[in-house]
Amino acid sequence: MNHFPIEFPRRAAMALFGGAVAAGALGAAPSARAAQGSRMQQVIPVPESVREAPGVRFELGPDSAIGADPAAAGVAEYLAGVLRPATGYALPTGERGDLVLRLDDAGLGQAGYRLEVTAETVTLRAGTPEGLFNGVQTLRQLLPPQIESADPQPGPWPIPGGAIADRPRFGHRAAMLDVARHFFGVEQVKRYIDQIARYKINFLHLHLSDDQGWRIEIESWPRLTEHGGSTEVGGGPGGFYTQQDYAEIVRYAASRHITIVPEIDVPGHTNAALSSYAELNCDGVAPPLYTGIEVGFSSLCVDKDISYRFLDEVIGEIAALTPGPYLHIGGDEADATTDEQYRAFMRRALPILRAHGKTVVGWHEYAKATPQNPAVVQYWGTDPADPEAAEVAAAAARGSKILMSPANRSYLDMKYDESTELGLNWAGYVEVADAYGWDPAAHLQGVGEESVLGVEAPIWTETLENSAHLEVMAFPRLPAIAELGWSPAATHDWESFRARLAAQAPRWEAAGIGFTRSPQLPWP
Ligand code: TNX
Repeated sequence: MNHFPIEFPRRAAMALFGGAVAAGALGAAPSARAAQGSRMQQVIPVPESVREAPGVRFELGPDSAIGADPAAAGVAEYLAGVLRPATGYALPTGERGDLVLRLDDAGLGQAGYRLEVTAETVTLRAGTPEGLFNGVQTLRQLLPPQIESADPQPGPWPIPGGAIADRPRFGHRAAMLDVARHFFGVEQVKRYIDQIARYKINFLHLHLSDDQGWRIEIESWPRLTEHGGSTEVGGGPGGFYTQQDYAEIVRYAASRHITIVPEIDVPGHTNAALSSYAELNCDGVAPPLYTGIEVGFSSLCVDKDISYRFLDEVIGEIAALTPGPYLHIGGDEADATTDEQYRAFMRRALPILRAHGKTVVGWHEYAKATPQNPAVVQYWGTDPADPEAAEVAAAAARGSKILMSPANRSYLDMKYDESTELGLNWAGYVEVADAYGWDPAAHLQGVGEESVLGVEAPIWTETLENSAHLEVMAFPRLPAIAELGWSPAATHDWESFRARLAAQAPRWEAAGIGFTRSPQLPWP
């Protein structure tokens, strides 16, 4: 059932249509030959360096085994879990094998790896399990697409010979999932985690609260979930994570080398909390729950002390469950507060997050409250000429780090074109070439490579209700943002990318991942 208007009327005035980007202009790169070359030439994100050994190939067989350093045992088990279902092979893990994982090469940094494939062995080397895990994502793309099947397939299972040396351009490559507008349960979040891990995404930002729902149990404020978690956009049943559920998501993400960044959006986007506790409202009156898709109408009461006690207790419980370094304070679209109130709020709120030992991330509006560093400012604008972009550049000049998620490039909830059934279009249509056709370190004036923390691909869920919906929006655009975050700028090339991206389709089909057949790609 479709509870949404086709457009997003409040934002119609902001609409900015980027149009298809003429790509391929950004320098030399692996050429369009990618599509015909061996699978070594088809990896997404494209590695820093690839050297093929023509005529050489390794073949995974029934007697293959995975040998790993003891500290890499977790990655070895993960790799075995990836390879066993389709091959049907036992693939025992231990100290010795013909697939080898070694933690003896830190030359490519914290996340980098080297992969060497000869006729006899496949060797992954890195300085950390994270680096090996990234290498495993490359390795699985070197196998035939049927390797992604959950059921035994006939094979054979060749891996092309050669060598790859690889490391990320940016250390922070994120996806965001809005579990507030529609709730997504633990299993659905795990499914998305597995999908983003394929493309070397290493942070998952969870938008845990909004006007339409509060999604994480807070023991000291139980009505947040009892009442505030009981609905969602369109009037469905909503839902929430118990603290145990959230801990399980954190644990599962960590097993995929993904760090969770929890967001509690304040002072706006708080109707679910305001409806749960009358005392958080300036007039002391709790509003009804909200199931529409308007934004900008709610606010915690800036002048009441209880607003800050509330924030402290909520953040305290979440920080204790979150091993990662970041907490996201939201701060976007606070249209129910004046600028002065907004700054006053942030002056009191930001030290609370820091006191819980975390680095604060906020949507770019909070840059105007001049957050104390270390701070991360997340840019979500559509027009680099807007004044808000200048505020972001000023934050960069003060030493804050910028997380790049321009809505007309990286918002996975934007429609691809006018024929897309799901999604919104307030930031314009975002076709694959738009998602790929920008450089995170050249997008905003005054925000260069050294200021850019990384990239994020958010998916807002006003119109998205289940995993199938998420997938047709995320694929094939999420891999575009992932490649911008991982691959060297010099590799940026639309012709190469579109050929490699289309070649992923049989993998998604084998894995049961939905995707949109964008007319921009040469699907096999
Ligand atoms: C803007 S981007 C929002 C969200 C909406 C989204 C829909 C941002 C920081 N805020 O509240 O869900 O647009 O695309």
